[in-house]
Amino acid sequence: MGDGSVDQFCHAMPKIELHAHLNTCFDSHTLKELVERKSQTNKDVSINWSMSISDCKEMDDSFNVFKLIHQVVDDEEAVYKLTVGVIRSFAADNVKYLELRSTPKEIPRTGMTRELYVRTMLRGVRDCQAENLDIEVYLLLSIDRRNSVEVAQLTVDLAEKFKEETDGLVVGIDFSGDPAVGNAADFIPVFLSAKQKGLKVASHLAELPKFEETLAVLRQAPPDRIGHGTFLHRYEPGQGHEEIEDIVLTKKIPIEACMTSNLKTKTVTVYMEHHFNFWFQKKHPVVICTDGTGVYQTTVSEEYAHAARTFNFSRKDLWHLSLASIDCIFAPESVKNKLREKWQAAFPHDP
Ligand code: 6MZ
Repeated sequence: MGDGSVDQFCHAMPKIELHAHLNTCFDSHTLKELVERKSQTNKDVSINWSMSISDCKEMDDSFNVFKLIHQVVDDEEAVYKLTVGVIRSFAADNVKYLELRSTPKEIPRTGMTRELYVRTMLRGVRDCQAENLDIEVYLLLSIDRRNSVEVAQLTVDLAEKFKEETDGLVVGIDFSGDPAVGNAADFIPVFLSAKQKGLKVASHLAELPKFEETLAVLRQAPPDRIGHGTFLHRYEPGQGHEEIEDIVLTKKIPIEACMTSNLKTKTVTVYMEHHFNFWFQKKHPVVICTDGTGVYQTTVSEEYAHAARTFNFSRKDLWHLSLASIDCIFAPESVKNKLREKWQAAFPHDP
């Protein structure tokens, strides 16, 4: 693993992915196949291939891209194909442990139910296991904040049911969706219910400067990991929001840093100013993730390479960063220990 460029090193290095939404992680081959398949029965379905997230002017535009993808991933076969395609792609990028998240969907026109959605993803995970891919996969069920608190609670109940049924393969919940919509604080009882059921909670928080909801969630139902956290430390002094940073630091809540995603959705201007560095300098747990390899046209390896170039990381620094992310996974200690052994074998002996 010692020879070659930073890119080659980052590719060969074993890695963890903790922030990946199923429907934004397509590879172009699978997406094309899914579009072609759907357009045979529905002539209205087409994805503007020239449209890329690079054209986005703001976060709203990426939510429009998600709608296009959801048009073609609306039945059992599509969810299955996408799940398998996504897991294979991460495995090919030498990701050894993946927590894949997705919003279970109820789509009467195709017979899709929330429960079938999760079962289908699980079938994809098991079939990949049978292929002996060198990757461990766990699932998080996502709550879309654009939906009601009742639907959110249904998702938690579903996660509990599948956690028991799968012996922990469904390991927790994610809270996501358009951060401009609604108030995260309304979902606090749902987060508490998830915790009570022994589910882990990863929550998109402070993706936009919504300090009141951020503070309320951190005070009353602090998550086990924070997605993005872009504005956690970007508050105006004197407004009473300093506590946000204090809680995150004191409780050592790991942050899932998705650098390219944040640049492309324009909440961060350049890699150098990404909040990854703010938390890293404080020795706070921060994990390099993609958010969506398809929509943001990146890989976990590329994200590590961006970090290496921007923050001047040596190969050993990168390896330690990747190793440290094992501490932040939701799977049990036995899985963490197995992964740590795998990492030792890949330790870079050159500078
Ligand atoms: C908030 C996001 C997101 O669940 O259909 N999602 N939520 N912020 C983001 N960053 C820009 N990126 C994706 O995957 C797509 C869904 O994930 C959430 C949104 O709810 C989106 O509809 P699934 O697999």
